[in-house]
Amino acid sequence: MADTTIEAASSPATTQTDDHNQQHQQRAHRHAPLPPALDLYGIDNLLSDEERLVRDTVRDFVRERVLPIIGEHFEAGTFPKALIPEVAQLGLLGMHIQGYGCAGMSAVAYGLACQELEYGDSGLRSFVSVQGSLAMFPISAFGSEEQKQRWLPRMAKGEVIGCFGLTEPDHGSDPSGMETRARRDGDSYILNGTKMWITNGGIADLAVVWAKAEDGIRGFLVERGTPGFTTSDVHHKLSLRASITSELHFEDCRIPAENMLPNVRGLRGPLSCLDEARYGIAWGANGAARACYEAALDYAKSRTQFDRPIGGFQLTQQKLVNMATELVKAQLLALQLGRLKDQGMAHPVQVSLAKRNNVREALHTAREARSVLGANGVTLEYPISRHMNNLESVYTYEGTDDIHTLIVGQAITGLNAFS
Ligand code: TGC
Ligand code: FAD
Repeated sequence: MADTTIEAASSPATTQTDDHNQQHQQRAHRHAPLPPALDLYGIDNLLSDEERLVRDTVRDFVRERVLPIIGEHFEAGTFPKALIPEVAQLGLLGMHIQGYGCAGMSAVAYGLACQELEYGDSGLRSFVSVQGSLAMFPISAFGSEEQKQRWLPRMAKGEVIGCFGLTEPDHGSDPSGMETRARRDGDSYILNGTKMWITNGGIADLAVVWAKAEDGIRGFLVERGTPGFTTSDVHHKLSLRASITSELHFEDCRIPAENMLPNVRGLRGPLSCLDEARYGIAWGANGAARACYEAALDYAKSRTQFDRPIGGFQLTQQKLVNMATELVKAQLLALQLGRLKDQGMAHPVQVSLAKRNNVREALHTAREARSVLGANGVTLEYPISRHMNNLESVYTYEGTDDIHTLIVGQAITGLNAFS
């Protein structure tokens, strides 16, 4: 019978197996080099060359063109409109849509772009999300050939800006209760109602508006300048200040019947668009989290109190380790979701899980990072408070944290806890 005792395994007689074990132990003792503090799990290695190129191109753009101006825009409460042609030139508008002048990139590439944009500011990522996922996507997925030809190429170039009107003053988490109505009248529809909290509303040339028609919820394309359609911007926001948020008003607004999106009916239409945008947010939140972690790490190494860098105190290290750990987990989650999406295998419940986790962890990171900077953390000189305030909106829009909890909860228990 073979001797399988520990003593036998460690006997001095050299065998082939011992050589192998020794080599293995030597390798284990040497350790692989640890990737840098901002990518502790070497996620960079999981990306293709093309994906890295997209990420680095957007990263450079954000560092050169966005970071120098975004604090001022946030303070002034203005959206940096001058960046729109540059964002379009980079191919980021509708970048995951095929044809019609769109870049037709993968879901992972789109996610990486959202991550880098939101490293700059959630408002900029919001702009791109709304244009690509909430205004162009429904036209591409549910529009007629004429609608696609007419709008998508100009939207990809940033010549036509879109917005997405689903939420109403009295119907946010439960859009099925919407009161906006579309009444058929000959070759027209007549819209009446109000949409609230609409990103890009005040600058949009084209609003994708969801309204109840006689045969259910339908999507309508409403052009700026149509009589009966007006917008008014929301002021005094303390979050997403570098983003335009507006109300859309429809008062006997007559639009041609061919402006209805013909290929979808019911809440499935807007919710399918939200799947796309929520996916981008699951990545984007990681960009905001990385900006906060990076600022806190830098600060912790240079700020001295009690004659030593504050990064040398255990409590500060605990905060930084929490941030680094949650960032790694969130990035792996987003990447796996993206890989599933590129294989056509992503389920909306998985999108909800990732949006919920990554935004709530980004918010925790922002709050912890803010505390590492002490008083400096509350100023606009550092990006943290700006991100922290922005993330409060991101936590609420595209389905609140609670709503995504209930979506995942229903999926795993089979029980509806919404109402
Ligand atoms: P329910 O009865 O479950 O479903 C109605 C129909 O919709 C289908 N469906 C989906 N389809 C695609 N994707 C999904 N994720 C879907 N979820 C449901 C479903 O199969 C059904 O289809 P059919 O054909 O059988 O009729 O719907 P419900 O009324 O019970 O609502 C479910 C709930 C609460 C999850 C949904 O209403 C919800 O997600 N509420 C949150 C609302 C929300 O997220 N609003 C976001 C507004 S847009 C925004 O915030 C933009 S911010 C932009 C920025 O600046 O980045
Ligand atoms: P409510 O639905 O009134 O929720 C209030 C609270 O009650 C929340 O905590 C919520 O989680 C909780 N709650 C609600 N129902 C339940 C339940 N069943 N169980 C437990 N808790 C519940 N909308 C658009 O259509 N287009 C846009 O472009 C857009 N952009 C936005 C930009 C910004 C800056 C913001 C802040 C919002 C934007 N929204 C947009 C609106 C956003 O989608 C809604 O705010 C969101 O869906 C929540 O709706 P509500 O604010 O009416 O909150």
